[in-house]
Amino acid sequence: ETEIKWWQQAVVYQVYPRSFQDTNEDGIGDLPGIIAHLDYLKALGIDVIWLNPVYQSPNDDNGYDISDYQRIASDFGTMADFDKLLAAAHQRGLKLIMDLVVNHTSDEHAWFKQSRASRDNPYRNFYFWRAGQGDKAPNNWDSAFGGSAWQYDAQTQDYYLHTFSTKQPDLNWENPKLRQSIYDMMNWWLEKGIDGFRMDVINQISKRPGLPDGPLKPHSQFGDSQVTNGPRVHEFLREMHQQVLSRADIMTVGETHGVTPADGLKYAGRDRHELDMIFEFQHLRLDNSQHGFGKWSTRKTPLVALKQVINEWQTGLHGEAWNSLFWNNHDTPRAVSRFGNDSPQYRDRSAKMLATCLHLLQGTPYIYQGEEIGMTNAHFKQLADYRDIETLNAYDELVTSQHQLTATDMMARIEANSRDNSRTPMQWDATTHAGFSAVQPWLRVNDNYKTINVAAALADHQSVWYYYQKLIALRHQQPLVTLGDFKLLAPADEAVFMYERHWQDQTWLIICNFTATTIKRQLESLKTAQSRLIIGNYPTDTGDKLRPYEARVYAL
Ligand code: TEU
Ligand code: CA
Repeated sequence: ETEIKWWQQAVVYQVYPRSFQDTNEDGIGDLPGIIAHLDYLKALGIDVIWLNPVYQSPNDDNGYDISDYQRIASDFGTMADFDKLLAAAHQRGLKLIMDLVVNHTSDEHAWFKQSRASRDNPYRNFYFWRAGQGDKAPNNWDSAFGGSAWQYDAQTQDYYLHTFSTKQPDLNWENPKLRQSIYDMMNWWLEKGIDGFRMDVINQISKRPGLPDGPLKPHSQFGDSQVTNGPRVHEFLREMHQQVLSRADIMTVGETHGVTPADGLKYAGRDRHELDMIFEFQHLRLDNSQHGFGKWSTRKTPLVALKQVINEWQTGLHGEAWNSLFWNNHDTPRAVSRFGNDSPQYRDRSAKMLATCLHLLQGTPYIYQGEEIGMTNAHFKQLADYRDIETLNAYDELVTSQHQLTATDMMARIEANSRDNSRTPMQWDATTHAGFSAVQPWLRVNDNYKTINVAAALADHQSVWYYYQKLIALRHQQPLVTLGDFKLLAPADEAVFMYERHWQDQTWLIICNFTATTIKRQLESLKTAQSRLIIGNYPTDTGDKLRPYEARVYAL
């Protein structure tokens, strides 16, 4: 019997600091704002806070362009504020993991300023510099944020690689000096007492030798790009494990686009000495455009395909590695809008159904701020309401310069998929700006904040919030949820997601109706006289009839 690691029974809450709570009237969330709500997070029952980047940054990509890894961005406060936050979290028995962005830095990082200064600068090879092919880029790679992944720099008449914005030059992990500098920085943060790392696009850090052209895909969905799962990625992660990760009782989760369960066994295998778990994205690409527009699509996720992907990851990693479980994050639309139904009639019910479906799976669940009160997509209709570089660049590319889509068509795709959907300010109460700030926030508050907010949720014992609190408590109390295996039932059913969990002599049956219709299924035959309802999102149990977005969990 292998011992259970603390992060296998933990529930993680993702805080996007820019949009969590403003306390100094600049319209931007800050570290004192997070300290102010630690009791709220403790009451919810979560164990770990994942903080999106709070390091010094020019904010070209909202902090994922870091100019100093060991300084707190002035937008968010000071290092003293950070130390206070960490201590306050630990006082409450909460752990805190940081966002590690080491595939690239900001172009305003001291290393890059040196690197671009001259071809023989000692920092030159901290990044990728290549001559063009005539006046063309060194290869055909594209940036996740549109256009070429190469930027010409007149100072030394070379191109540098940036798989994200032009202000996010990729670090050259082939260079042992760079790797050592990263490990030193990581150990510096570990010595401050943080409890682990979420690692940004970590399966991109090994590039293919010679940086060869890859297969061109029109506006490829990220993760198909030529830079994932390179030849030395596991070697680098094992070295990082040896130099840093093995030195403390921490938790690590790698963000890895473009991976399969077989890759998951390599990145997060129990005896691989690499990562504890990864974020896979196969379940978040099933509604992609089928005409080459990648994520910019208004299609819905086919349930049968979703069940198949979840089945492959649950069974593929059981007993060998460990899954993360999430419906959304700061890069995606909000779960209830994408996978449920955010209409006033079904929002509450479908949010609870989605939570049931995810939190009874095997793995570590991640709750994205606001998900616990059923916050929805912003449904902003004007491009001027959006701030996200990925969204704005995609509009420029697909509408303005390439005329591949009309403005109306693209705005519908942006409304469904922009990362800003999950970045609107946390809705604390029904006062102006939802209690997030006393001034106009950096990104407009969702218009539905008057009815969807924390104060209203805490006042209503039937709210989504108390339902999440129950699910989290269940995970802490029931070893079956942590250790049980997974068996998908009725794989071809296009309306119901039904699965079983088995552990010792226990069997639990999880039933989720993903549709707005009342449907009948042979459920009574699956139950026994001893079966009891563990949790459900309707007050009564109606046998073979499943009402719209009904979720039920039985101990058989
Ligand atoms: O995301 C990687 C990434 O590919 C996403 O931005 C992707 O474009 C999105 O999921 C839509 O498909 C990480 C961070 O989470 C993201 O916020 C950063 O913008 C990006 O890396 C660069 O650091
Ligand atoms: Ca502020």
